[in-house]
Amino acid sequence: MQAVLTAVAVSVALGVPAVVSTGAAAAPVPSAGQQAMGNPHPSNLKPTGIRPLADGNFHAYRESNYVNGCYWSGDSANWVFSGGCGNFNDTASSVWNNGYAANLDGVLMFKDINYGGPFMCLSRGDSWGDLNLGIERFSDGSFANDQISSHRWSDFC
Ligand SMILES: [Ca+2]
Repeated sequence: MQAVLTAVAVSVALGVPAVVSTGAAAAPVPSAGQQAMGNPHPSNLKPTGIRPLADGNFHAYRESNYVNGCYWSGDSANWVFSGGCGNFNDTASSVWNNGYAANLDGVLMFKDINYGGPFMCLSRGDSWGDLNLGIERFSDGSFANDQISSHRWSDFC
C-alpha cells in the first residue's frame, strides 16, 4: 500500500493523473467526497414491470423477490451497522438499483466490510430478484446470496 500511496502523492504533486493498478479484480475507485454513510431505511418498494420513478436509492432485501428490504441513498462500509435496518450483513437475497441518472449511478456490492473482497456491480435501474439462483456472482465467481457486507456508488459498472 505504501507504494500505491507514494505513486498517488507523486502524481498529485506533479499535477498528472495517477494510474494505480491494483490488479484485474480491483473495483473502480469512487470519486473523493462520495464516502458519506448511507443513512439506511427499511424499504417496501420493489421494482415492477413498469419502470418506476427513480428514488435515488439502492435497495437490498433479506428475501428473494424484493421482500423485507433496506435502502440507502449513499454508501455503507459495514452492513453490520445499518442503522434503521438493523444488522443487514450477509443477508441480502435480492437487490435493486433505483438511483438517479448521475455521475455515480452504478452500485458496487462487496463480499466484505469496508469495500473489501470480491465485488459485483448493479447498473442503474437494474434489479436482481434472487441471488440464491447463483446467476449473479462476485468478481471471483463466488456465491453472492447472503454474502454482501458493504456497498458504494460507482461511476460505472
Ligand atoms: Ca460478507
